[in-house]
Amino acid sequence: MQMAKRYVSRLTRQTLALVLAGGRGSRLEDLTKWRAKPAVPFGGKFRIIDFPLSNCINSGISQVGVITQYKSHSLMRHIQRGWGFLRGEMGEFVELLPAQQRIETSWYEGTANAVLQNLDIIRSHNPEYVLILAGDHVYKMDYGTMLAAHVEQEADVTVGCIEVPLEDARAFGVMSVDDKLRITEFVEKPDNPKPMPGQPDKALASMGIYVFSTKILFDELLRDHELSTLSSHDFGKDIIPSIIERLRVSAFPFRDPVNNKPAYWRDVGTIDSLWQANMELIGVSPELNLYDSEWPIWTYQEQMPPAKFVFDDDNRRGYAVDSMVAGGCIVSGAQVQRSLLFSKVIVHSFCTVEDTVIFPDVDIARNCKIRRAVIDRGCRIPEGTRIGYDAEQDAKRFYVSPKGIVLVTPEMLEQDYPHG
Ligand code: ADQ
Ligand code: ADP
Repeated sequence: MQMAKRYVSRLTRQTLALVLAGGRGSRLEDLTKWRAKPAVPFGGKFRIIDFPLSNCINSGISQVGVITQYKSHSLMRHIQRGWGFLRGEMGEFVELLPAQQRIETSWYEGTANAVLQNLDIIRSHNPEYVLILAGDHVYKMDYGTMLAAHVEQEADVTVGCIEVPLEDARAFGVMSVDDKLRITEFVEKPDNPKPMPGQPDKALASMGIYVFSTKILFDELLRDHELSTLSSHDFGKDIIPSIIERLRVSAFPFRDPVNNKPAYWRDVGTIDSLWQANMELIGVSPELNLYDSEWPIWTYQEQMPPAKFVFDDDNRRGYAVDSMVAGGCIVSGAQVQRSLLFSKVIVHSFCTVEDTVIFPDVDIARNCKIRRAVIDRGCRIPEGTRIGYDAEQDAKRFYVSPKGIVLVTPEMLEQDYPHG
């Protein structure tokens, strides 16, 4: 056991992780108008990128680059403030790699191009393995086991994968594997995804995370680069499908180490899925346990006083039940149920808030009734506002999702974003 642990920790020490955090995430509507998807708040206290970054640190990978591009201001600020605790002198870092035209005079094109443009930086760290991660998924995963599988299978490339319902598979890279988990076919976002053998309602989907032996990565990125306009320079669209015949490409099924079932993994890419994933956390025993001291999720958060629940002047009780409430919140003479309040949310008297996710720094004035909503950072909800009770009215001012979740942003309320 001790030997095995040491073997895995040697692999993780020889690994550089690159977190791709530059995509647009346009299906999150106005939540990503001003911020990159990995910077979207999640779970009452975190941002989405905290999950892959925490996975790296908890797995023993402490050399991490974060590749940013689109609307990266709040993402970069978060990482600079929250992820600077590693010991540079011991070779540990979380480093920001913004598109800076190091190799080409363009911004990053596809994901492979984003990595290619940082080739000189990867080379300078001289890792044995490069772990490529997406910055926009919520999950807890020990990457050490994936690295160990990569080495044991003598793979050139290993692709993390998960079973998804067949009807959702069109949004993913879909693969077929042989009995040794070698990938025999890989199609990016197929119109007609192939089901898994013996499981007609499931497909084996790529999680968009890859372990590359470093030399293979360099060779393949340069080969793809030479294809110029014949390639979109993307791992899922171009690189992976083009190498499965030439190289040894393995699948690594991501399973829960405790019960060996497919593990929790969410692409919170739409308002509905973001709302749903947050709501799941409120339940009595959610699949994603944020209270697990074995696998802490690290983040940056301002120092805040404790959350406070008070009677108002007229002796009405302020409370929150079936809810998660972060520091700095005050619920005064208002009722909050099945909701998730990030820091510095103030709910005033005569309000009811139900089934709602409220991002930091929101003020809800008296007499508001809000349900089934996502309220963006910095909103000042005026007195008497109704949200979630009349879809037609809501749609005139706000965004209403296919499942009827109302997204409210400061701009929709015609409020300036409160800077500072
Ligand atoms: P998608 O999620 O569609 O599919 P993509 O939009 O390229 O892939 O995003 C992958 C990651 O890269 C995201 O974290 C995104 O933020 C980031 N990213 C995208 N473009 C970038 C750029 N130019 N610079 C820096 N970062 C960038 C991928 C795979 C599928 C797989 C799914 C799983 O291609 O095969 O099934 O992920 O979600
Ligand atoms: P996050 O909530 O992710 O921390 P911020 O609130 O800092 O993000 O917003 C991301 C960036 O977009 C910041 O630079 C912020 O100043 C800017 N921003 C957000 N909303 C607006 C807006 N309505 N008008 C102008 N700039 C905005």
